[in-house]
Amino acid sequence: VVVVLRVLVDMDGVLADFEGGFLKKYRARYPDDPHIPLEDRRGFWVSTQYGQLRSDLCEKAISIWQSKDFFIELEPLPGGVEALKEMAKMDETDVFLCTSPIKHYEHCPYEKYAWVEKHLGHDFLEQVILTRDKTVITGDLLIDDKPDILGVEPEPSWEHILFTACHNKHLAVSPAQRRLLSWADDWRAVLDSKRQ
Ligand code: BVP
Repeated sequence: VVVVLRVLVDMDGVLADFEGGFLKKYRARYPDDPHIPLEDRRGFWVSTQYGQLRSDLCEKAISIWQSKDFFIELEPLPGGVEALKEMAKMDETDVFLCTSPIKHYEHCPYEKYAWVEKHLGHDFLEQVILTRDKTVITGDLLIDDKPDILGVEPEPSWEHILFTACHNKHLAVSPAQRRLLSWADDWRAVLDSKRQ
């Protein structure tokens, strides 16, 4: 029986609107190039699908999230900030933000901290975990929109709850995989299911 529940929450695609922010800036910067509407997104990697559309678009896509102010200007996804603030106040519950920065590190790590301070407050900076490998982080739950979360630890301690996003909503996942459809979905019940 879990005494203090530890919940790990991803940022991009769960709290921050990476896909919407990307598309808006991509279209503004490359107005004469084709784009992929959000309803046609498939697969986690935006750059891969743009590269399939036309090979030069992979690099153009990457240039968008490597630019200054991309991550700080991402809009919060509906209900996410409110849910996190409420979760953090719950008894017997520790909440951490668990996010993978891009390796082009000039702006992204700084802006991820700045985003947390801006939307969740200075005290929430204590809860930030930047890692390229989420499998080595221990927790009871990991709420994340990436379907396959792999790393050096073959048996991560957390249960992955797949947060629905434009790129994964059509994906047939194993019946054992639980989803959170949005922050309007019953995330409290998901937490309670781990408390016993
Ligand atoms: O920092 C984000 C954006 C980046 O990968 C990180 C995913 O982190 P988590 O959401 O798993 O914590 N990213 C990079 C690419 C392409 C790189 Br080449 C992409 O297509 N999508 C994407 O999210």
